[in-house]
Amino acid sequence: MRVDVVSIFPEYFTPLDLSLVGRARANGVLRLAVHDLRSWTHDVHRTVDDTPYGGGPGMVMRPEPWGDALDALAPAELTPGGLSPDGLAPDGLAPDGLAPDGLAPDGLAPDGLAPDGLAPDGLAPDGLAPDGLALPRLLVPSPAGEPFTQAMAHELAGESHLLFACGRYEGIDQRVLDHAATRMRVTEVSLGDYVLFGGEVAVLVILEAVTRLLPGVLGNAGSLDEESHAHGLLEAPMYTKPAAWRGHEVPEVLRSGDHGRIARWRRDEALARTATRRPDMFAALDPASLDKRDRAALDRAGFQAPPGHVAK
Ligand code: 6GU
Repeated sequence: MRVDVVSIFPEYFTPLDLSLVGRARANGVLRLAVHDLRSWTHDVHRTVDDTPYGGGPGMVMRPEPWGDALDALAPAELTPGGLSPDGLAPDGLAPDGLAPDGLAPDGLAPDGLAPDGLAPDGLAPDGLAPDGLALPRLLVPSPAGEPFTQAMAHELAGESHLLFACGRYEGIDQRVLDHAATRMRVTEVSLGDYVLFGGEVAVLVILEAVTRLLPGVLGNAGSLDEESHAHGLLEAPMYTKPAAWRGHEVPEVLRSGDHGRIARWRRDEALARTATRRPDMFAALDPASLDKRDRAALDRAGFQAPPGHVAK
């Protein structure tokens, strides 16, 4: 996977040399390049921000350096239909005579694709330009983005090229994202309901979550299947030697060697933990995924299983 990151603080990304992400880079599984946004400024002060239109506190990142950065890292040659960087042919129409958004007047052809075979976002369904070259998927960390989840990590792990745009201050001028969306897939993504100074730490988080899903990065792919969030449940607690430590003992069942009992115990713990700690995940469980023994375990833990069909 190729990854480009643009930031005014490239030094934030030095930890990506370490540990398993560092090894994925050394192996060539992850081809990561970090770029200083200021290298696309042209004034002596290398200005990247200005005051917000409409007033208010803080500063907004100006569009020009971002536009040049994205042009360099997602070249117009990769744009579907070979559009100029502004997404339009010189006459102001897309080359196929469609409106600038690339859609017929009703927006879509009868098959739901634009007449040029492109999806409504103007891209081929697989995100490839018509010549088969991959366009990057642009990811913009923002507290106003869509929540980053394990499901999104899996989705991103299937991409061939990610491009991260790290905003600082009050964010990036919206037109940068709107323009980028005329030629590539753009996703604003949030880590959660709190505010960071900028997107850099979010990129570290997202890249770590994605890199460990890339083929060949984790020695034991089975552990991916059992971990928290793999099946909408939190993982049961884990223990290692010694069997007794500071008066705390490892649960007897885990030392029993009875694999059936161990699996049942882990499932019970996962259910009880999820119900206690993550009522949102618990409520979202498919009732059909809970069998009689699951329901009995939840009952013992004092929880009501979500109503619905009771699987055997
Ligand atoms: Cl992705 N960026 C920023 N700046 N703040 C955040 C965030 C991202 N996710 C939660 N808070």
